[in-house]
Amino acid sequence: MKTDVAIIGAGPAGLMLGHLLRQQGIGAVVVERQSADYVLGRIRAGVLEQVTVDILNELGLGNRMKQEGLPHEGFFLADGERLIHIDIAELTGGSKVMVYGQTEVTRDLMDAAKDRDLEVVYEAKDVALHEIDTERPYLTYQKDGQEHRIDARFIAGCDGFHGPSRKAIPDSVGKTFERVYPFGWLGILSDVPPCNDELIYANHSNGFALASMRSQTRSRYYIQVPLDEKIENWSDDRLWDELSIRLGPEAGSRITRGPALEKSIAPLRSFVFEPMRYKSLFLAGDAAHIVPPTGAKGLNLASSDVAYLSRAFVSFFQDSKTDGIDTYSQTALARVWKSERFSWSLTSLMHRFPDDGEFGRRMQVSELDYIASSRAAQTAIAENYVGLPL
Ligand code: FAS
Ligand code: PHB
Repeated sequence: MKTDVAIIGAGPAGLMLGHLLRQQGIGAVVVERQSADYVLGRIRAGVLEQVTVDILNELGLGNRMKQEGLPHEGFFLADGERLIHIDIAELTGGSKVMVYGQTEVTRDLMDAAKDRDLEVVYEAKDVALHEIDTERPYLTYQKDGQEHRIDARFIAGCDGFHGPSRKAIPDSVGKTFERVYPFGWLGILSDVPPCNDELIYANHSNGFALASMRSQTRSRYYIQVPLDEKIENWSDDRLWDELSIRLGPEAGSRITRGPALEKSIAPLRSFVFEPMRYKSLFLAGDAAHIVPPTGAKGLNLASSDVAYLSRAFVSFFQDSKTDGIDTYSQTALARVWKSERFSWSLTSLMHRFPDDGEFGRRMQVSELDYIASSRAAQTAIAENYVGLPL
């Protein structure tokens, strides 16, 4: 098979890129290791920045999001006693975020692939990259007992943190920056009404908690747990009890309990790989960077990457210009690092770190106290939370 851009990974990055290229008549094929159901079964992000909303609308795929998504104009920070409102709409001149699960974004992109003439090959095993340092790179993969080959002008590595693309770049070229946090997030999804109209990020002396949602009848909660925590140590009841404590008396008293539809522990790390381009290989999304989910940036960084990358590919294939592809890595990384900083900063403010002791706790409580009283501090948080401009 021959195409213009071979894309590895059918997560949000790969599917958005594929749609954006096909919309411009550029050849693209996506190869995905898992089944479509498996990809949809991963419960991940919940908050969309305007950049992600714009891509879905630009692709004509925003209708369900408009009907089912929840536009939010603010969120809360909590310190175990009080709720501090961050009025993002008022502080940023009207910007909002959209609460609409990554699963639904992926489903909308998957359902529209056929009509966009975007081929997505699921259950493609042993995907391998070849001759990425030439102008004739190709992929091979196994499916139905046969080896398949896709020749392309470019390869887009949208294969997440564990995929093969980043690893195909020579060690002499790549540089990684990483911070692994000494805790993870235990998440629960349950068909119960949210305890609050807007999200609450809480830093309680027991640890971090987040009250989020997927709809008015489906809630998503997280608590910080030690890195070595085992999911079997957490019955639903124990988790609901701890959430009631950490979210503070006001919100905690409004929690509706119910059985877990999904319960899992995710590790937290900050990670950036530079550069995001090597010759004919371009990285986008988690393949190039990971953020702790505290700032709700992971999915949205994948969106900004593919917004830049699709424009660069369109300029190359339609106008034979190379300035977009030549500056892609530098342009994307400029936004990545600002989101990395915000995600690290909010994670540092809102979580209990084992080595921080009482002084560290006082620093966090004092910073929350300052934020509660400072419009300037709240504005800085608000403009980063809604997403910095492309
Ligand atoms: P993805 O990881 O979504 O997609 C990569 C795709 O590549 C996958 O479908 C994978 O199967 C495929 N792939 C991998 N190796 C392959 C191979 N060898 N061959 C072919 N295909 C291959 N972000 C938030 O904003 N908020 C959150 O709450 C949040 N929670 C998260 C929880 C977890 C457990 C994880 C892992 C991430 C979470 N994230 C969250 C971040 C997440 O939403 C990512 O930022 C988002 O999925 C990035 O999308 P992609 O770059 O497309 O990567
Ligand atoms: C979620 O709803 O899954 C969610 C929301 C906001 C975050 C992280 C996760 O910062």
